[in-house]
Amino acid sequence: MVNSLMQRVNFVTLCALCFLISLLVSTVEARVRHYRWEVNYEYKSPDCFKKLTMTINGKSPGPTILAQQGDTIVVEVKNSLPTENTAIHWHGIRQIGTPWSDGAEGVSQCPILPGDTFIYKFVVDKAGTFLYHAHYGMQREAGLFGSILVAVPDGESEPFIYDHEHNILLNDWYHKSTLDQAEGLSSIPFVFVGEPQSLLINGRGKFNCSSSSISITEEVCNTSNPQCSPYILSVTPRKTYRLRISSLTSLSALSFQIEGHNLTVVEADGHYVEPFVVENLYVYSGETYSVLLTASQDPSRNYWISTNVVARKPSTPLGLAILNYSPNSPKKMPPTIPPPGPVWNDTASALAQSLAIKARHGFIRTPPPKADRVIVLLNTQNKVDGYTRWSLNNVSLALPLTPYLVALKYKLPHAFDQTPTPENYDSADYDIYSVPKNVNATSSSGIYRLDFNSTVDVILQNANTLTPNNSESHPWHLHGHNFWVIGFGDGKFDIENDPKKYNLVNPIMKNTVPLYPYGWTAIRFQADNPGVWIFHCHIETHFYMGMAVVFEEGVDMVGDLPSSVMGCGQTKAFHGP
Ligand SMILES: *[C@@H]1O[C@H](CO)[C@@H](O)[C@H](O)[C@H]1NC(C)=O
Ligand SMILES: *[C@@H]1O[C@H](CO)[C@@H](O)[C@H](O)[C@H]1NC(C)=O
Ligand SMILES: *[C@@H]1O[C@H](CO)[C@@H](O)[C@H](O)[C@H]1NC(C)=O
Ligand SMILES: *[C@@H]1O[C@H](CO)[C@@H](O)[C@H](O)[C@H]1NC(C)=O
Ligand SMILES: *[C@@H]1O[C@H](CO)[C@@H](O)[C@H](O)[C@H]1NC(C)=O
Ligand SMILES: *[C@@H]1O[C@H](CO)[C@@H](O)[C@H](O)[C@H]1NC(C)=O
Ligand SMILES: *[C@@H]1O[C@H](CO)[C@@H](O)[C@H](O)[C@H]1NC(C)=O
Ligand SMILES: *[C@@H]1O[C@H](CO)[C@@H](O)[C@H](O)[C@H]1NC(C)=O
Ligand SMILES: [Cu+2]
Repeated sequence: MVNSLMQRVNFVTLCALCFLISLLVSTVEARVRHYRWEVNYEYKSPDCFKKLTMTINGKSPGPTILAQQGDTIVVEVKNSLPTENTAIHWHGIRQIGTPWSDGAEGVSQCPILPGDTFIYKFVVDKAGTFLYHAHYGMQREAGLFGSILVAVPDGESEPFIYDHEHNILLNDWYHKSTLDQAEGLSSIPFVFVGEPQSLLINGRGKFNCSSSSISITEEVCNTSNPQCSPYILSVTPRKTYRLRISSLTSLSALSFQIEGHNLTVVEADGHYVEPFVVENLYVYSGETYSVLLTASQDPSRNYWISTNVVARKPSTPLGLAILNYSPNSPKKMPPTIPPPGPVWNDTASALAQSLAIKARHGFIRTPPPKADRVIVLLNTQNKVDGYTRWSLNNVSLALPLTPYLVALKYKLPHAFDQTPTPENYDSADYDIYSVPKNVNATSSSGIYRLDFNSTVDVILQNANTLTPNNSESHPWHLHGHNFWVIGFGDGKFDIENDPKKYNLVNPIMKNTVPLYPYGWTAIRFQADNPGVWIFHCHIETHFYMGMAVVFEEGVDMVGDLPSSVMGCGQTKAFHGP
């Protein structure tokens, strides 16, 4: 009797102790990481040419967020841009339970006004390589972006071995201001800025200051400026390195290569890849990869790292960095000509890479065998009231003044177009290889409402642009989800036969996937994340010209919205229930 009572007391004490310990352990494991960021304009010379650049705490690319799976990230963003709004999106983070922290202006929040501070708070629930960037106007292109690197939890390890890791963020760079470019895109006649001046590797490139027809002073373009000295990747012979390679280009699709070295692909968009070896890696805007590099070559010299434009006829020089074998001097130039990369229009080898990316054995999540709903989106360039736009099934997205999340959660009437968006286009009658006879489309703020937890297939169908014999590639990015990449094809999608060829065995999950010229790409996802999520082309100008759709799912299950996401459109005088 006494004994058993004693035992009970002991048990209770023990349990209280367990609880305390588990609390302590969980606070150690799942940390809260707090950041204070100030967004500003500063003159920078990332490619030696002085340009007004958007910075975070004085830097572009901004600070790297280093975290561990399960951590909570809190970022206080102070908008110190004197005359512009802003918003920051956390690219690849699903925002489960925090759809108001997605940072998509017009979708999940009102813009952050000049002088205001907005607090983003979310959990990084998955290890991998992710990004962040402005999601307001075309500000990403002005330099407002950076990386989020999430490590596996303590006690877990990656399914591949390496000695060290390095982060490599690629982007393209224009000398003309973003505002200037945006005005051109929304003018009649349409004014396109053309190809970028430089490609940057970790924010560094080299513009040839004497190549311009107008003479530029050294005050404006100075090739000796330390800001544009090349990025140096230092390695020790025989060691293996994990390189996290991602792209946030505004326009260009890229190939990345290291002279004399092959790369083994092991991660894509935060998912483990069944390893395969490439001589060059194709990277589309919004994609992230990890590759393994072994320093196995002659260590007495240095090697070129290069990136080149693919998928559009390039007029941008290579972006260059240096692979430095210790103990050589990092300044020792490689004795060779930098690798030019693959020819720009070798779509077949880019597609072959997409097809080679499969989920790694032991990490496969198989998709549901069937979709509840199939949405086919024809990608076209059109005219809307004389303006050049991009459309899906003849509808070009015009973001409403009131963010969708607030409008749907609080049932605000007339906040956006209630006309349902089209599920398909008249495929029998449409020639994807020519410029349509009637190029007119419409613009709308209508959305796709998905049944909660239903399985949705989206087939992206490419077509000819407004230019004869031209079809462009588009990297499509989905917020709030990872999707399975289940198929690619050439020409027009055949709804009867092509689904039979889907890969439902080991498809990779991604958040960004390319659509190739005159081809189609099929993805599948589960609508299991309550919120409102934008799905858009990651080319900055295309998104700006309406190349996006919006999905709503389970919005009734979303918790009370913070009043900080409101204050615009119909939410001016509305601050929640
Ligand atoms: C820079 O451009 C000038 C003029 O086109 C050319 O003569 C020169 O060789 C170029 N320099 C480099 C390093 O490419
Ligand atoms: C160009 O850059 C070098 C190195 O920073 C500097 O010494 C020189 O003064 C700069 N020239 C001008 C005109 O600013
Ligand atoms: C890289 O891969 C190619 C094709 O598989 C092969 O021919 C080449 O020898 C490899 N190079 C190195 C440095 O391993
Ligand atoms: C690729 O483009 C070049 C011109 O840049 C052209 O000569 C060649 O025929 C093209 N190849 C293909 C496969 O279209
Ligand atoms: C397309 O729309 C414009 C007005 O924006 C109109 O002038 C033109 O006639 C339309 N084209 C056709 C083929 O209907
Ligand atoms: C787009 O709208 C135009 C004008 O109404 C029409 O002629 C054309 O067939 C439509 N295209 C598609 C793909 O629905
Ligand atoms: C969603 O559906 C899957 C089966 O497709 C099921 O396993 C899961 O429990 C469902 N989740 C919710 C939140 O209903
Ligand atoms: C477009 O390609 C077709 C054949 O594919 C050719 O007959 C036609 O001349 C080309 N048109 C232009 C403008 O290049
Ligand atoms: Cu696009």
